[in-house]
Amino acid sequence: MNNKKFYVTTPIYYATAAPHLGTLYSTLLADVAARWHKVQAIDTFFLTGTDEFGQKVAQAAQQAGKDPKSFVDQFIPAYKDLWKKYLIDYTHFIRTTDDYHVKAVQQWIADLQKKGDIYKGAYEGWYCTPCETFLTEKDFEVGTKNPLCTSCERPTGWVCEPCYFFKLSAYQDVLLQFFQDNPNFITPKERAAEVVSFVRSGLQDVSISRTTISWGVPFPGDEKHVTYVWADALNNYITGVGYGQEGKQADFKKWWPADMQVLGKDIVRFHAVYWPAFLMASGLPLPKQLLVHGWIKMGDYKMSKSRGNSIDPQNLLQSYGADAVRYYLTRQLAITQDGQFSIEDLEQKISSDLANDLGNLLQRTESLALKYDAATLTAPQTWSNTSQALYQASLTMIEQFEKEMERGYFHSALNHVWKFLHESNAYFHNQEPWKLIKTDKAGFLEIISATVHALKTAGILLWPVMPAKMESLFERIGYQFELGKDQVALCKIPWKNTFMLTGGNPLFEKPEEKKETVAPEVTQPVVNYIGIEDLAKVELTVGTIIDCQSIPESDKLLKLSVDLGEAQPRCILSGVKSSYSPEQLIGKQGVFVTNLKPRMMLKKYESQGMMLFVKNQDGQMIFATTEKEVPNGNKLQ
Ligand code: ME8
Repeated sequence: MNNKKFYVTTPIYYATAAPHLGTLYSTLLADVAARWHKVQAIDTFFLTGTDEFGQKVAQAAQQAGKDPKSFVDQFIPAYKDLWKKYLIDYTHFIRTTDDYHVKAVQQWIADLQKKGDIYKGAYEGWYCTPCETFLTEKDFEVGTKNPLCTSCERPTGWVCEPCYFFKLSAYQDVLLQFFQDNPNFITPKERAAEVVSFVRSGLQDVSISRTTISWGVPFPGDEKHVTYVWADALNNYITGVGYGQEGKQADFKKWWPADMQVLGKDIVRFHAVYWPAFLMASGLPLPKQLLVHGWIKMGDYKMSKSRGNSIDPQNLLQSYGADAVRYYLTRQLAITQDGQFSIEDLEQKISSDLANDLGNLLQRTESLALKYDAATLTAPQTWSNTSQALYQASLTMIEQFEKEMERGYFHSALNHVWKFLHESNAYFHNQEPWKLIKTDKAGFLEIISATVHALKTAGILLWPVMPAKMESLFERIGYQFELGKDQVALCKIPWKNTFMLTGGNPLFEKPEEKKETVAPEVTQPVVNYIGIEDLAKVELTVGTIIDCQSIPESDKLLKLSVDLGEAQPRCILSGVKSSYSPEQLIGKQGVFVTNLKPRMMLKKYESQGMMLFVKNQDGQMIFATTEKEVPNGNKLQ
């Protein structure tokens, strides 16, 4: 074993539903990073788990008619089972309700109270329950009622309560200095820029306790309070490797700080600002790198449990198998941007990249070798220039691959492997070994040997992404794959392996050639039913837009003047500037909510209702209307 170590984490997921493709994505990236170190014989710790306290979990449990602990318990097997099926080889699964975590968090709070970094005060503010976060002053227009959450865009609620604060404001300058000294702390750079500008604009102290809920880590020394989720949840990254636990000091010292923390961009502020400040306050070193990825989207929206627009990864398994889905998610979704998940695209990549470029090269090389009695293949004493060039190309590829893997750009690393596979295919085909066998057996054997060396090298680099398939490949070529040895270093030494080819079925089946493909289902949105009496509360009225003007100080809003069959037209503001010009709306009849409480917008316009729109496939807002014209003021029923 190499004496280096690698510690990687995933976010801990809210245990309010089974995992979906988005959570699989983060966990998979962490697994790929962990396996990339394991394949180099580096001692590795991979932590994942679930976030089980807080209002969001308590509310979900209440809706389900269960107590919070049995509610969260029911999802744990689903996580562990899915991770197993997707070959996620974690070291430890932490649950924030685990006793050792609860105790360590309490100790952490008590220590920071002594140091003066935690103090008692009172908090008032707009709070988003789904995201478990308060809006800051910068996030909404003063005077707005229930402003929308900047992350999930759902209405927030007003919260006012005594609470404990963490002195985040004291860490503004040290954080900025830290970002400057550690430019690679946040990957990719675009995310780093957002964080720096957030910190520069001023940090407020953060509330870290609640009195309005009881489902949380009890606050030490004040039983009316429980710990607010982030102060509890972020600490999992240290408690998961022994922090605050008797007899585990050596483990903690060995693993902390984390080398890579994988997370989605929704929680970057907590990880890049709160978390380093918490650690600084406790005198602990900071993680080396935050790998922040974008969304897997379905249409316009982030795939999420609470939105109910997620794909069940279990269904994908049946149709395509773990390795192919792992490959598609790692290669197709660049961590630098959001990406759409598409079944057609997944199938196309399985056919072209996996079945053709990789599987077919193995199949053709093997069947040719077996046909001409060359199952046992020794490397030639000297290699031709063409074979030497392929070996050199493999070294270049490994170097580029290493560089991309180290910075967390796994998708780019895979591009280098595919470029090399194309070169290997060209090497094989251009030399036509099936013809050469008739005149030059040694030349023929050299081509087969070099191609198998190339496949082995690609296989080692692809093992972190497709472990099961690459292990089948190693078996097929008779390569002894041992994790205790630095496999990447072994790929760099001049080619001299002896292989034993066995033959077998194609490594990857093309989806279009499979007899039965189980169509993956998109899970149905969760329906929160309402009674007819709730519907009756909303007054929907048909009206005609008699005038419409653009509001110059807003890039979203249009000001409509609407005839709703009343004495005066109503003024209604609508955020559809990007979809309609004022002229396109004048004279149009639409549907309006007419008993919505009037709202002041931009401090000077009172909006007296709401026009109804629906988004089309391009994300454009399309107004709702009736099938035939009806008198203004008629109600929908
Ligand atoms: O935020 N695309 O938990 P969570 C890509 N408990 N990644 C996605 C995704 C999508 N559509 N949807 C979710 C929490 N994710 C807190 C974290 S950590 C101390 C506490 C991934 O269940 C992504 O990593 O809402 C995102 O950051 C995480 O799941 C949020 O999971």
